[in-house]
Amino acid sequence: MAARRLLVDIHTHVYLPRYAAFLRSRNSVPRIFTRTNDAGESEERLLILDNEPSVGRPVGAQYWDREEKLKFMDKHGIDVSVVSSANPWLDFLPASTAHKLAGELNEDLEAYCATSPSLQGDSLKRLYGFGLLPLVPEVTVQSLLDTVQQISGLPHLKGIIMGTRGAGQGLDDDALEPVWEAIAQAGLVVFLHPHYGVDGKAWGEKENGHVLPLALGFPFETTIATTRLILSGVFDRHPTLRLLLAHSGGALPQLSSRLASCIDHDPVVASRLQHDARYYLGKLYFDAVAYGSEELGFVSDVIGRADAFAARAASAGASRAVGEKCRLGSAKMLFGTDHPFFPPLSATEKWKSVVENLEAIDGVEGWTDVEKNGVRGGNALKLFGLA
Ligand code: 5CU
Repeated sequence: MAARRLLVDIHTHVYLPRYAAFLRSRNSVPRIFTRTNDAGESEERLLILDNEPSVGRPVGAQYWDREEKLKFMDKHGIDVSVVSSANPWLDFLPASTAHKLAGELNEDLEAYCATSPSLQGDSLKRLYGFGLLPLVPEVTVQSLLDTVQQISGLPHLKGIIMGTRGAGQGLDDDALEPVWEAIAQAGLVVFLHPHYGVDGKAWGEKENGHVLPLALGFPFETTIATTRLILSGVFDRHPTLRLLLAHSGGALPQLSSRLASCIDHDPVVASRLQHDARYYLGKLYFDAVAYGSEELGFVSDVIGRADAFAARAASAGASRAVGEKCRLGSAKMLFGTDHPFFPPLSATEKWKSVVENLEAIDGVEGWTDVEKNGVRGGNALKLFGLA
Protein backbone atom coordinates (compact mmCIF):
# COMPACT_ATOMS: atom_id res chain seq x y z
CA MET A 1 0.00 0.00 0.00
CA ALA A 2 2.75 2.45 1.02
CA ALA A 3 4.57 1.85 -2.26
CA ARG A 4 1.59 3.21 -4.19
CA ARG A 5 2.04 6.63 -2.56
CA LEU A 6 5.59 7.17 -3.76
CA LEU A 7 6.28 10.08 -6.09
CA VAL A 8 8.10 8.70 -9.14
CA ASP A 9 9.62 10.90 -11.86
CA ILE A 10 9.88 9.08 -15.16
CA HIS A 11 10.93 12.04 -17.31
CA THR A 12 14.22 13.28 -15.89
CA HIS A 13 17.50 13.56 -17.74
CA VAL A 14 21.22 13.37 -17.25
CA TYR A 15 24.34 13.98 -19.30
CA LEU A 16 26.48 11.32 -17.68
CA PRO A 17 30.04 12.54 -16.90
CA ARG A 18 31.46 10.47 -19.77
CA TYR A 19 28.98 12.05 -22.20
CA ALA A 20 29.58 15.58 -20.86
CA ALA A 21 33.34 15.03 -21.32
CA PHE A 22 32.65 13.89 -24.87
CA LEU A 23 30.60 17.04 -25.56
CA ARG A 24 33.47 19.14 -24.18
CA SER A 25 35.83 17.55 -26.69
CA ARG A 26 33.73 18.69 -29.66
CA ASN A 27 33.91 21.85 -31.77
CA SER A 28 30.49 21.56 -33.41
CA VAL A 29 26.93 21.14 -32.10
CA PRO A 30 26.23 19.31 -29.84
CA ARG A 31 28.94 20.61 -27.57
CA ILE A 32 29.83 22.08 -24.21
CA PHE A 33 32.24 25.01 -24.34
CA THR A 34 33.76 27.43 -21.87
CA ARG A 35 33.52 31.20 -22.15
CA THR A 36 34.21 34.22 -19.99
CA ASN A 37 30.96 35.89 -19.00
CA ASP A 38 30.20 39.61 -18.48
CA ALA A 39 31.35 39.36 -14.86
CA GLY A 40 34.73 38.10 -16.06
CA GLU A 41 34.09 34.57 -14.78
CA SER A 42 34.68 31.41 -16.70
CA GLU A 43 31.50 29.42 -17.32
CA GLU A 44 30.40 26.37 -19.30
CA ARG A 45 27.67 26.63 -21.93
CA LEU A 46 25.63 23.96 -23.70
CA LEU A 47 24.70 23.95 -27.38
CA ILE A 48 22.43 21.11 -28.48
CA LEU A 49 19.64 22.39 -30.71
CA ASP A 50 20.05 23.25 -34.37
CA ASN A 51 19.71 27.00 -34.88
CA GLU A 52 20.26 27.67 -31.18
CA PRO A 53 22.08 31.02 -30.78
CA SER A 54 25.80 30.26 -30.64
CA VAL A 55 26.03 31.59 -27.11
CA GLY A 56 24.24 28.42 -25.96
CA ARG A 57 22.74 28.16 -22.51
CA PRO A 58 24.12 27.74 -19.00
CA VAL A 59 25.04 24.18 -18.07
CA GLY A 60 26.36 22.90 -14.78
CA ALA A 61 26.44 20.14 -12.22
CA GLN A 62 22.67 19.67 -12.30
CA TYR A 63 23.18 18.03 -15.73
CA TRP A 64 25.73 15.39 -14.64
CA ASP A 65 26.22 15.24 -10.87
CA ARG A 66 24.15 12.52 -9.21
CA GLU A 67 24.15 14.39 -5.90
CA GLU A 68 22.44 17.30 -7.64
CA LYS A 69 19.77 14.95 -9.01
CA LEU A 70 19.15 13.55 -5.53
CA LYS A 71 19.02 17.07 -4.02
CA PHE A 72 16.49 18.10 -6.66
CA MET A 73 14.44 14.99 -5.87
CA ASP A 74 14.56 15.71 -2.13
CA LYS A 75 13.53 19.32 -2.64
CA HIS A 76 10.45 18.27 -4.62
CA GLY A 77 9.51 15.18 -2.60
CA ILE A 78 10.43 12.80 -5.41
CA ASP A 79 11.15 9.34 -4.06
CA VAL A 80 12.28 7.53 -7.20
CA SER A 81 13.51 8.76 -10.58
CA VAL A 82 13.83 6.75 -13.78
CA VAL A 83 16.66 8.71 -15.38
CA SER A 84 17.40 8.94 -19.09
CA SER A 85 20.24 10.45 -21.10
CA ALA A 86 19.22 13.78 -22.57
CA ASN A 87 19.05 14.51 -26.29
CA PRO A 88 20.67 14.32 -28.79
CA TRP A 89 22.00 11.02 -27.40
CA LEU A 90 24.35 9.38 -29.89
CA ASP A 91 22.54 10.55 -33.03
CA PHE A 92 25.45 12.58 -34.41
CA LEU A 93 28.11 9.87 -34.18
CA PRO A 94 29.48 7.32 -36.63
CA ALA A 95 28.15 3.82 -35.98
CA SER A 96 31.26 2.31 -34.39
CA THR A 97 31.71 5.23 -31.96
CA ALA A 98 27.99 5.18 -31.14
CA HIS A 99 28.09 1.44 -30.41
CA LYS A 100 31.09 1.75 -28.08
CA LEU A 101 29.77 4.82 -26.28
CA ALA A 102 26.29 3.30 -25.88
CA GLY A 103 27.81 0.27 -24.17
CA GLU A 104 29.92 2.43 -21.86
CA LEU A 105 27.09 4.83 -21.01
CA ASN A 106 24.75 1.95 -20.25
CA GLU A 107 27.30 0.56 -17.79
CA ASP A 108 27.79 4.04 -16.33
CA LEU A 109 24.04 4.51 -15.86
CA GLU A 110 23.71 1.10 -14.24
CA ALA A 111 26.40 2.07 -11.70
CA TYR A 112 24.77 5.51 -11.18
CA CYS A 113 21.51 3.77 -10.26
CA ALA A 114 22.82 0.66 -8.50
CA THR A 115 24.86 2.70 -6.03
CA SER A 116 22.05 5.19 -5.32
CA PRO A 117 20.39 5.25 -1.87
CA SER A 118 17.78 2.61 -1.08
CA LEU A 119 14.17 3.06 -0.08
CA GLN A 120 11.81 0.79 1.84
CA GLY A 121 14.62 -1.21 3.36
CA ASP A 122 16.56 -2.50 0.44
CA SER A 123 13.64 -3.32 -1.82
CA LEU A 124 13.82 -0.19 -3.98
CA LYS A 125 16.55 2.17 -5.18
CA ARG A 126 16.03 5.88 -5.61
CA LEU A 127 17.37 5.77 -9.15
CA TYR A 128 16.61 3.56 -12.14
CA GLY A 129 17.40 4.24 -15.74
CA PHE A 130 16.66 4.04 -19.44
CA GLY A 131 19.61 2.80 -21.50
CA LEU A 132 20.72 3.93 -24.96
CA LEU A 133 20.95 2.17 -28.31
CA PRO A 134 23.44 3.23 -31.02
CA LEU A 135 20.59 4.32 -33.29
CA VAL A 136 22.53 6.01 -36.08
CA PRO A 137 22.78 5.57 -39.85
CA GLU A 138 24.93 2.61 -40.91
CA VAL A 139 24.48 0.81 -37.60
CA THR A 140 24.11 -2.93 -37.97
CA VAL A 141 21.06 -4.68 -36.62
CA GLN A 142 23.45 -6.95 -34.70
CA SER A 143 24.92 -3.93 -32.90
CA LEU A 144 21.41 -2.86 -31.88
CA LEU A 145 20.43 -6.36 -30.76
CA ASP A 146 23.64 -6.74 -28.76
CA THR A 147 22.92 -3.48 -26.99
CA VAL A 148 19.32 -4.46 -26.24
CA GLN A 149 20.74 -7.62 -24.71
CA GLN A 150 23.29 -5.64 -22.70
CA ILE A 151 20.56 -3.34 -21.32
CA SER A 152 18.26 -6.19 -20.43
CA GLY A 153 21.11 -7.71 -18.40
CA LEU A 154 21.64 -4.53 -16.35
CA PRO A 155 19.23 -4.83 -13.44
CA HIS A 156 18.60 -1.13 -12.79
CA LEU A 157 17.95 -0.24 -16.44
CA LYS A 158 14.25 -0.68 -17.09
CA GLY A 159 13.96 0.61 -20.60
CA ILE A 160 15.50 2.47 -23.52
CA ILE A 161 15.26 6.15 -24.38
CA MET A 162 14.93 6.66 -28.11
CA GLY A 163 14.80 9.62 -30.44
CA THR A 164 12.69 9.63 -33.57
CA ARG A 165 15.28 9.07 -36.31
CA GLY A 166 15.95 5.37 -35.82
CA ALA A 167 18.85 4.29 -38.00
CA GLY A 168 18.31 7.34 -40.21
CA GLN A 169 14.99 6.35 -41.81
CA GLY A 170 12.73 6.89 -38.81
CA LEU A 171 11.21 4.37 -36.44
CA ASP A 172 8.96 2.78 -39.07
CA ASP A 173 12.03 1.49 -40.93
CA ASP A 174 11.55 -2.23 -41.74
CA ALA A 175 15.17 -2.80 -40.75
CA LEU A 176 14.21 -2.15 -37.12
CA GLU A 177 11.73 -5.01 -37.01
CA PRO A 178 14.09 -7.40 -35.13
CA VAL A 179 14.89 -4.60 -32.70
CA TRP A 180 11.21 -4.08 -31.76
CA GLU A 181 10.90 -7.82 -31.37
CA ALA A 182 13.93 -8.00 -29.06
CA ILE A 183 12.78 -5.02 -26.99
CA ALA A 184 9.28 -6.44 -26.60
CA GLN A 185 10.66 -9.82 -25.62
CA ALA A 186 13.03 -8.29 -23.08
CA GLY A 187 10.11 -6.39 -21.52
CA LEU A 188 11.96 -3.09 -21.79
CA VAL A 189 9.92 0.14 -21.93
CA VAL A 190 10.77 2.47 -24.83
CA PHE A 191 10.70 6.14 -23.84
CA LEU A 192 10.16 8.06 -27.08
CA HIS A 193 11.59 11.56 -26.84
CA PRO A 194 11.97 14.34 -29.42
CA HIS A 195 15.02 16.38 -30.33
CA TYR A 196 14.64 17.80 -33.85
CA GLY A 197 11.21 19.39 -33.80
CA VAL A 198 9.77 20.18 -37.22
CA ASP A 199 11.01 22.35 -40.09
CA GLY A 200 12.29 25.55 -38.48
CA LYS A 201 10.93 27.64 -41.38
CA ALA A 202 7.52 27.26 -39.76
CA TRP A 203 8.68 29.49 -36.89
CA GLY A 204 9.05 32.63 -39.01
CA GLU A 205 11.51 35.47 -38.49
CA LYS A 206 10.54 36.88 -35.10
CA GLU A 207 12.85 36.22 -32.15
CA ASN A 208 10.82 33.98 -29.85
CA GLY A 209 13.61 32.26 -27.95
CA HIS A 210 13.12 28.50 -27.63
CA VAL A 211 9.36 28.76 -27.23
CA LEU A 212 8.16 27.53 -30.63
CA PRO A 213 10.57 24.59 -31.08
CA LEU A 214 10.05 23.40 -27.50
CA ALA A 215 6.33 24.02 -27.04
CA LEU A 216 5.29 22.92 -30.52
CA GLY A 217 8.20 21.42 -32.45
CA PHE A 218 9.10 18.79 -29.84
CA PRO A 219 5.53 17.48 -29.34
CA PHE A 220 4.79 17.54 -33.10
CA GLU A 221 7.91 15.48 -33.71
CA THR A 222 6.70 12.88 -31.20
CA THR A 223 3.22 12.96 -32.75
CA ILE A 224 4.60 12.24 -36.22
CA ALA A 225 7.00 9.51 -35.10
CA THR A 226 4.31 7.70 -33.10
CA THR A 227 1.80 7.96 -35.92
CA ARG A 228 4.32 6.50 -38.35
CA LEU A 229 4.89 3.61 -35.95
CA ILE A 230 1.16 2.98 -35.70
CA LEU A 231 0.80 3.10 -39.49
CA SER A 232 3.67 0.67 -39.94
CA GLY A 233 1.75 -1.96 -37.95
CA VAL A 234 4.46 -2.31 -35.28
CA PHE A 235 1.82 -2.63 -32.54
CA ASP A 236 -0.01 -5.36 -34.44
CA ARG A 237 3.18 -7.36 -34.86
CA HIS A 238 4.46 -6.68 -31.33
CA PRO A 239 1.38 -6.32 -29.12
CA THR A 240 3.44 -6.51 -25.92
CA LEU A 241 5.69 -3.60 -26.89
CA ARG A 242 5.45 -0.81 -24.31
CA LEU A 243 6.02 2.70 -25.59
CA LEU A 244 6.04 5.73 -23.27
CA LEU A 245 5.51 9.07 -25.02
CA ALA A 246 7.16 12.30 -23.90
CA HIS A 247 5.08 15.43 -23.33
CA SER A 248 1.81 13.52 -23.02
CA GLY A 249 1.99 12.28 -26.58
CA GLY A 250 2.07 15.73 -28.16
CA ALA A 251 -0.91 16.29 -30.43
CA LEU A 252 -1.70 12.61 -30.95
CA PRO A 253 -4.62 12.41 -28.47
CA GLN A 254 -6.23 15.49 -30.08
CA LEU A 255 -5.75 14.11 -33.60
CA SER A 256 -6.45 10.42 -33.12
CA SER A 257 -10.02 10.40 -34.47
CA ARG A 258 -8.92 12.44 -37.47
CA LEU A 259 -6.11 9.93 -37.97
CA ALA A 260 -8.62 7.06 -37.79
CA SER A 261 -10.84 8.74 -40.36
CA CYS A 262 -7.93 9.49 -42.72
CA ILE A 263 -6.88 5.83 -42.52
CA ASP A 264 -10.43 4.64 -43.20
CA HIS A 265 -10.60 6.78 -46.31
CA ASP A 266 -7.19 5.98 -47.71
CA PRO A 267 -7.07 3.14 -50.23
CA VAL A 268 -3.38 2.47 -49.50
CA VAL A 269 -3.77 2.08 -45.75
CA ALA A 270 -7.44 1.28 -45.06
CA SER A 271 -6.95 -2.47 -44.77
CA ARG A 272 -3.41 -2.49 -43.41
CA LEU A 273 -4.02 -2.31 -39.67
CA GLN A 274 -5.78 -4.83 -37.48
CA HIS A 275 -7.55 -2.16 -35.44
CA ASP A 276 -9.07 1.30 -35.57
CA ALA A 277 -6.23 3.84 -35.06
CA ARG A 278 -7.75 4.90 -31.72
CA TYR A 279 -7.22 1.41 -30.35
CA TYR A 280 -3.45 1.89 -30.47
CA LEU A 281 -3.58 4.89 -28.14
CA GLY A 282 -4.71 2.48 -25.46
CA LYS A 283 -1.51 0.49 -25.99
CA LEU A 284 0.65 3.53 -25.26
CA TYR A 285 1.85 5.20 -22.06
CA PHE A 286 2.00 8.97 -21.69
CA ASP A 287 4.03 11.12 -19.37
CA ALA A 288 2.03 13.71 -17.44
CA VAL A 289 4.32 16.57 -18.49
CA ALA A 290 1.49 18.73 -19.84
CA TYR A 291 1.38 21.50 -17.18
CA GLY A 292 -2.45 21.68 -17.07
CA SER A 293 -5.26 19.67 -15.46
CA GLU A 294 -7.61 20.01 -18.41
CA GLU A 295 -4.99 18.63 -20.80
CA LEU A 296 -4.27 15.67 -18.53
CA GLY A 297 -7.97 14.95 -18.15
CA PHE A 298 -8.43 15.14 -21.92
CA VAL A 299 -5.53 12.77 -22.62
CA SER A 300 -6.84 10.26 -20.08
CA ASP A 301 -10.32 10.43 -21.62
CA VAL A 302 -8.90 9.72 -25.07
CA ILE A 303 -6.76 6.83 -23.83
CA GLY A 304 -9.73 5.49 -21.87
CA ARG A 305 -11.84 5.60 -24.99
CA ALA A 306 -9.19 3.62 -26.81
CA ASP A 307 -9.97 0.78 -24.47
CA ALA A 308 -13.52 0.82 -25.77
CA PHE A 309 -12.11 0.25 -29.26
CA ALA A 310 -10.21 -2.74 -27.91
CA ALA A 311 -13.39 -4.06 -26.33
CA ARG A 312 -15.24 -3.51 -29.58
CA ALA A 313 -12.52 -5.32 -31.46
CA ALA A 314 -12.93 -8.23 -29.08
CA SER A 315 -16.70 -8.11 -29.72
CA ALA A 316 -17.23 -7.33 -26.07
CA GLY A 317 -19.49 -4.34 -26.61
CA ALA A 318 -18.35 -0.79 -26.46
CA SER A 319 -19.81 2.06 -24.56
CA ARG A 320 -18.43 2.85 -21.13
CA ALA A 321 -19.33 5.38 -18.51
CA VAL A 322 -17.19 8.52 -18.36
CA GLY A 323 -15.80 7.68 -14.91
CA GLU A 324 -14.70 4.30 -16.14
CA LYS A 325 -13.01 5.83 -19.18
CA CYS A 326 -11.01 8.16 -16.94
CA ARG A 327 -9.90 5.35 -14.70
CA LEU A 328 -8.62 3.32 -17.62
CA GLY A 329 -6.89 6.31 -19.17
CA SER A 330 -5.16 7.64 -16.08
CA ALA A 331 -3.56 4.24 -15.45
CA LYS A 332 -1.38 4.88 -18.52
CA MET A 333 -0.14 8.29 -17.37
CA LEU A 334 3.00 8.95 -15.34
CA PHE A 335 4.41 12.00 -13.55
CA GLY A 336 7.58 13.60 -14.94
CA THR A 337 9.63 16.78 -14.47
CA ASP A 338 11.99 17.14 -17.47
CA HIS A 339 14.75 18.04 -14.97
CA PRO A 340 17.33 19.59 -15.45
CA PHE A 341 15.59 21.42 -18.29
CA PHE A 342 13.13 24.21 -17.50
CA PRO A 343 14.93 25.63 -14.44
CA PRO A 344 13.22 28.70 -12.96
CA LEU A 345 14.42 32.01 -14.42
CA SER A 346 14.82 33.50 -10.94
CA ALA A 347 15.62 31.83 -7.62
CA THR A 348 12.67 29.95 -6.11
CA GLU A 349 12.48 27.24 -3.48
CA LYS A 350 10.79 24.75 -5.82
CA TRP A 351 10.86 24.67 -9.62
CA LYS A 352 7.71 26.12 -11.19
CA SER A 353 7.78 23.46 -13.91
CA VAL A 354 7.57 20.71 -11.28
CA VAL A 355 5.00 22.39 -9.06
CA GLU A 356 2.77 23.05 -12.07
CA ASN A 357 2.83 19.42 -13.16
CA LEU A 358 2.02 18.23 -9.63
CA GLU A 359 -0.81 20.76 -9.31
CA ALA A 360 -2.11 19.71 -12.71
CA ILE A 361 -2.39 16.10 -11.53
CA ASP A 362 -4.04 17.20 -8.31
CA GLY A 363 -6.60 19.31 -10.17
CA VAL A 364 -7.91 16.83 -12.75
CA GLU A 365 -11.68 16.74 -12.40
CA GLY A 366 -12.92 13.19 -12.54
CA TRP A 367 -9.73 11.54 -11.25
CA THR A 368 -10.14 9.88 -7.87
CA ASP A 369 -7.40 10.03 -5.24
CA VAL A 370 -6.44 6.51 -6.20
CA GLU A 371 -5.99 7.55 -9.83
CA LYS A 372 -3.98 10.63 -8.86
CA ASN A 373 -1.70 8.49 -6.71
CA GLY A 374 -1.34 6.16 -9.65
CA VAL A 375 -0.20 9.00 -11.93
CA ARG A 376 2.14 10.35 -9.23
CA GLY A 377 3.89 7.03 -8.80
CA GLY A 378 1.87 3.83 -8.66
CA ASN A 379 1.56 3.52 -12.43
CA ALA A 380 5.33 3.91 -12.85
CA LEU A 381 6.10 1.31 -10.20
CA LYS A 382 3.83 -1.08 -12.07
CA LEU A 383 5.11 -0.26 -15.56
CA PHE A 384 8.74 -0.70 -14.56
CA GLY A 385 8.11 -3.77 -12.40
CA LEU A 386 9.17 -1.98 -9.21
CA ALA A 387 6.02 -2.50 -7.15
O1 5CU B 1 15.18 22.99 -23.37
C1 5CU B 1 15.51 22.10 -24.16
O2 5CU B 1 16.18 22.25 -25.15
C2 5CU B 1 15.11 20.73 -23.83
C3 5CU B 1 15.77 19.64 -24.44
O3 5CU B 1 16.63 19.79 -25.26
N1 5CU B 1 15.42 18.42 -24.07
C4 5CU B 1 14.47 18.21 -23.17
O4 5CU B 1 14.20 17.08 -22.83
N2 5CU B 1 13.82 19.24 -22.63
C5 5CU B 1 14.12 20.50 -22.95
